[in-house]
Amino acid sequence: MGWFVEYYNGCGLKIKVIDKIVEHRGIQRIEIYQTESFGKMLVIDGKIQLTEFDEAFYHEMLVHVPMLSHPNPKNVLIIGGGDGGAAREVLKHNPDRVVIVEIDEKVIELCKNYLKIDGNALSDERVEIVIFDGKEFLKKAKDFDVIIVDSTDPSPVSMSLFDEEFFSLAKDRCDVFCCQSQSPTIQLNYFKEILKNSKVFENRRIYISYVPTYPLGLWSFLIAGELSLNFKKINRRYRKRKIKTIYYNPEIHISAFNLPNWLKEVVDDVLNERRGRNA
Ligand code: AG3
Repeated sequence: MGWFVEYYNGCGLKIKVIDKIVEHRGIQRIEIYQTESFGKMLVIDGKIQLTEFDEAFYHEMLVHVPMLSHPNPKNVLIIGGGDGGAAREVLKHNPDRVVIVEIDEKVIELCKNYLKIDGNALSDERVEIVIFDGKEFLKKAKDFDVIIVDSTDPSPVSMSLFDEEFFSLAKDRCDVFCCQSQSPTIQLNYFKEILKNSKVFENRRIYISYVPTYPLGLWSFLIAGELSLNFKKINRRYRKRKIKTIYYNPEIHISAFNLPNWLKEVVDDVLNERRGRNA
């Protein structure tokens, strides 16, 4: 059928598509394609959200790092994540309850019917789906063990998940918090904004992963709360919970927090700016 191209600043990623399986224009433009080399692909507002080929690289790192940082996560909130990939990974920890708060019900419907990467998580009886704005939900929410934010890039629809008020609400409602924090190479402004706006979390940390179909391949995550970065502890929990993964392992968990110098500098600059202001 041709090529799908996601354009970044002065470059882009071009993926051969065989067929457009479905498209819906509502509060967001949702497209699902069959690609030649990467299986099915979900695109929202022109931006690649996942391909079957590498979605686990992203979802496993987004989910298992916070879930294994918690000693016993039974009650988990996912904000966004309407494709069900994050919920599928959370269920591997045998929680009692998972709430998905997704603003766009069409994402859930189309992904359930056409993408099917959720491993039936979207129909699991422990999973409750709420169609609502994530920030508004948090204002009235009770506490969760872990909150995971699986959002799109900042956009008019998702913007409220990136501001100071959002992070402060999240902080009060969980032990461990984690969100995707964009490409530190080609989306440095978004990355810095997320880091700055989350200053309510004293101990926030950045970790990275390789996701080939995201902008320039290097992806970042922000985690905060009651964290453990002790390899033995994480490894023990991983084995005890019998988690099966294709990308994540406890070694990668620990090493993902080792940032290259240029990125360490960016992170330190933002963190020090804050200390400077409060000094
Ligand atoms: N959301 C984070 C990926 C955003 C990718 N951005 C882009 N291609 N410009 C992933 C949602 C999948 N559950």
